[in-house]
Amino acid sequence: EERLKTTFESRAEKSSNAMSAKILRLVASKRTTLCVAADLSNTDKVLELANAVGPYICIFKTHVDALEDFSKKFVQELQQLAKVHNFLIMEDRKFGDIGHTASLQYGAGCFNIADWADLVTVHAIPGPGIIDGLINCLENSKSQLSDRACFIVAEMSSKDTLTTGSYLSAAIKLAETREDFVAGIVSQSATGISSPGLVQLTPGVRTISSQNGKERNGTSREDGLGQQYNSPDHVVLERGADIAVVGRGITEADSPSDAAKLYRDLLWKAYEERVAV
Ligand code: 5IU
Repeated sequence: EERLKTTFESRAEKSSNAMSAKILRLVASKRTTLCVAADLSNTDKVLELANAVGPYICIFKTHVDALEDFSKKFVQELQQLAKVHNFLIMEDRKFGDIGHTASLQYGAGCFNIADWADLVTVHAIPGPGIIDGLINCLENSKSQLSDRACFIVAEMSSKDTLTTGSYLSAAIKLAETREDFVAGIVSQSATGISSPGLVQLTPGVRTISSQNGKERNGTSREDGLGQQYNSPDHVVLERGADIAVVGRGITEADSPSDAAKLYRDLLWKAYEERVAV
């Protein structure tokens, strides 16, 4: 498939969304397609992780509603680390309500996500109104629309997910028709994605060795709560991942920094093999 054989540099030029172009250029210049998922419950731990993995990642993914001590100061410190290490911040909020409600959840409340998250995730289930809601929120905020974008959750990694068949193709179609605010897609395969600018983000990535022998079989492994894992090679070469999300494979490692470096190297090697540069 042509899109997958194209380098990040040339896809950035073909992109019709400013943030997807920014992501693709960042990935190309920093030579990393690694996104770390910071699923931790304490802000000091999140900041410590961001500082440790910062040099090796393109995106730092948060779940701020899982933090016991969220504060504005935490956000400022995270933004500072993003600047120092040159990564983007994605709040994996998975908005899923009507546009009006999503707009409030995005730009108001105690988290004020629109104020600090470069990227957010959005479920396709409500239809295009949710994208209009988020755009509407930005138009009434101090954040620039061109500095913000969303990723549409098209296909989940969890066992027996409902994101299949016509839902999956409709979610991809939604992303492709709304590149005014959509920078990419969260999915487990590239099937049906044709726009060169859309970035495929793929979670459920873990090497077999980092799972301490907990693997059930060679390629697809689980965590006991429905998460299913594939190897870095597999997601990039067989499933079209541009950016791979790694959470516990890194956060539970003895050295998150060494683990991030390893994942970065494995993923980049697979990307180079894919585009055969
Ligand atoms: N995540 C998934 N699967 C999905 C989507 C998001 O795992 O389909 I959409 C998130 C959940 C977690 C991270 O924040 O990606 C994966 O973490 P682990 O690598 O620890 O499983």
